[in-house]
This record gives sequence, C-alpha cells and structure tokens, in this order.
Amino acid sequence: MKLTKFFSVIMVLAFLLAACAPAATQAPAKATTAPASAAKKTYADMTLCYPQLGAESDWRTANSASFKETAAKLGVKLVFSDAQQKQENQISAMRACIQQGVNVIALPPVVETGWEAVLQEAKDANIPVIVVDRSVSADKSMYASHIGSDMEIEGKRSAAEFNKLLPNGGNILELSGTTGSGAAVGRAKGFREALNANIKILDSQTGNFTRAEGKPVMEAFLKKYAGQIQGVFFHNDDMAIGAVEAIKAAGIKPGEFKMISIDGTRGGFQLMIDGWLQADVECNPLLGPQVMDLALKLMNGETIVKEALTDESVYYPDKAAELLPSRQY
Ligand code: GYE
Repeated sequence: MKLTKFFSVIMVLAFLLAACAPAATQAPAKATTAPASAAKKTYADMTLCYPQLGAESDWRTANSASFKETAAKLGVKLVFSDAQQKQENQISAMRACIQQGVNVIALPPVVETGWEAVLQEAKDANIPVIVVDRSVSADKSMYASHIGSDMEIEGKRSAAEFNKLLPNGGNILELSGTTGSGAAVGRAKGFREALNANIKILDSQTGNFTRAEGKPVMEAFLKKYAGQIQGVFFHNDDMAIGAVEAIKAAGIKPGEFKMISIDGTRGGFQLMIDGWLQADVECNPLLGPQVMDLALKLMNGETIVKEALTDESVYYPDKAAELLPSRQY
C-alpha cells in the first residue's frame, strides 16, 4: 500500500514537472525584483533641506549638530543653511530647496506666522514639509507633521517650580525668547496658566534667546526693580547665563533670587551647580534621527503622525554635578 502511494506521488510530480517545463522555457523569465519605481527608498536616496533658523543658543548648536551628524551617519544628503534668526532668510532658503527639488524640507520656524505662501509653494512642488521644534500658525493641512517640544508644558513646569519656591508669593521677572516664536509664545502662555495668583510678573522683556541680549535686559531690570525682585524666569539657558553676569556684577549672591530656566544645556547645569538656578526644565534638541525617520517614511508614501511631542522632564541642582559629564549638549 505504502509503496503504491509513493509511486502515485512520484507520478503526479513528474506530470507537473512535464507540464511546467515548456512554459518555463518558452515564456520570458519573470523579473525577480520589483520595478525600480516601487522599490523602497533608503536614506541614500534622500536629500533633506534644513533651513536652520540661526545659531542663537547652545540648544540650537546641539540641534544643528544632531542634523549634521545623523545625516552623515545615515548617508542622507543634507542641504543646511543658517538664517541668522531672520524669517526672510529661512523663506529664501526654502525656495532654493524647492527649486533644487529636494525630497523633504524640515523647517524649524523662527516665528509662528507668515509661512502660508512658502508652504503652498512646497505643496505645489510635491515636497512634504516637516515642521521641527517650534510651531507654525498655518493650517495643519499645509505640512506633513510637526515634531518638537510641548512649549506650553515647559512653561507650566517652570511655573510649578516657582509655586514651590515662593509659597507665600512674590514678584518675578521674565526674560522671554524671540518675540512671536512658538517657543516664547507657548512658554509664556503655559507659565501664566499655571502660576499661583500670589506670584506677580512685574515685567517681561525679550532677550531673543541669546546671552548677548539677556545681559542688558537683566541690567535694565535690576535698575528698574531694585529691591522688589524675588525671582526670574528665563525662557532659555543662554539668556540665564547672560543675565547671571549682570546679577553677579550687581553684587547679588546665588539663591537671593529664585531662578528657573528652560533647555537643560551644560551651561544651565553649571548654573545649577553654582547655585544660580533652582531648576532647569528640559527641552531636547536632538531631533535629527526622528526627523529623518519620518522623512524616509514620507518618501515611501507611508502615513506619519501629525504631531510628535518629545517626552521631557525637569532637572534639579542635587543631581546636576553627577549628570553634567554625561550631558550631550
Ligand atoms: O529653547 C532656545 C532656542 O526653539 C526650543 O530655541 C527652541 C528654543 C530653545 O534658541 O534655546
């Protein structure tokens, strides 16, 4: 029985082989790989435009480095420029990228408004735009995705620190970031929403996110509000560093003013170690890998998340010395 079954299987196989053989010899060989157009794109196929907004802070330097290093590692061609904090420079850089026919544009917008025209031009040229770091006010349909920090939460976290540091209330000052930037707008909004009613913001002036501008703003505050200041809120560490120079020069000692900043750069950690800052709210600039991953997905026609906000925390002086050596920025 077993033997007959074996032979019948052999017979069937032989028949099938005979039936297939002529087809295999006569018909043209089928391509073993999919046509090039359907092949999955890789990082080597990508030209990514990054019209960086400037080099105003250590956060920004780390952000630029993240894009350059990630591109070099993955083999992505990066078209990088520095707009020196000027929106018109960013717009011209974007237009040059559209002209050049890059695959994807990653845009860190210096301010929130005024992007509609150039976003439309990118759309018309079928070049997707990923908004990076700060937000834009343009309609969400104008860009593929936004990836960055939740600026309002950072503002709320900063306020929560003042609420703990000044339980009986007090007067504070605010050195805000670039006027009209998503970072400054969001941080100011979140801060005001979460600040206890007994803490009064005496004044708020922009230091444009730089050390150079933070210092004179603080000097003017010290003159104007001498004897009335219990705390200072900085929208970033660079302005805090500039302001501390002015505060030191005025003979004020660490801890006399309660001070909170945002970013968590090495410079901010050093201010915590030296007693100037009571907390530093994290804002992560290392966005290169995530942006390039999303850009590749777009090139392959995959759908991507509309909004990806980074998970962040708050750093305190007690761990600052231990953590400083391992900080990447
Ligand atoms: O906090 C600041 C930089 O947009 C989140 O810009 C960014 C901010 C950052 O200049 O240091």
